[in-house]
Amino acid sequence: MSKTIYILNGPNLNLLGQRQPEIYGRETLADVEADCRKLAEGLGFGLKLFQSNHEGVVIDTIHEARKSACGIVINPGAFTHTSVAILDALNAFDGPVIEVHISNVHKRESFRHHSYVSLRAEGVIAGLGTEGYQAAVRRIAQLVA
Ligand code: CA2
Repeated sequence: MSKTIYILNGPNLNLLGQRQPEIYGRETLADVEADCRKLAEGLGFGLKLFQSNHEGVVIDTIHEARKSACGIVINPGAFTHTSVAILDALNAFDGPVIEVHISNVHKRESFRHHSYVSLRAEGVIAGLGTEGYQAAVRRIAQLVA
């Protein structure tokens, strides 16, 4: 079985660390990748971090993960609240899925309170800042052990 954890990020998360630090903090996605890779490797796992602004590309990467990943950490960005197609793709993945939101979506606008992805996820992390990604990697490692 693969020992690679996929971290998938949806639209606009390429801007992490460049805009709105009061909501999303100052770490970039490259910082998140470095922190999570160090953690994953210490736990005996490989890591692939991916970001796309395009729904179909996120779906294609979830399909790739069916063969190449033991678990998925996903921050679907705004697709969280809109995408049945991403939910369907995750439902075709056999391993554990942890949903991450950097901000506390429940403290924000009501349209951010509903998540299609939560219908599939083993766990949901919101409001821990970018540390949420590391918590999710730890949880995937536990679930596949
Ligand atoms: O809190 C989260 O992680 C979100 O998934 C982020 C999404 C938002 O639509 C969700 O409701 C909650 C937005 C990502 C935008 O990322 C940016 C990062 C830095 C600067 C601008 C946008």
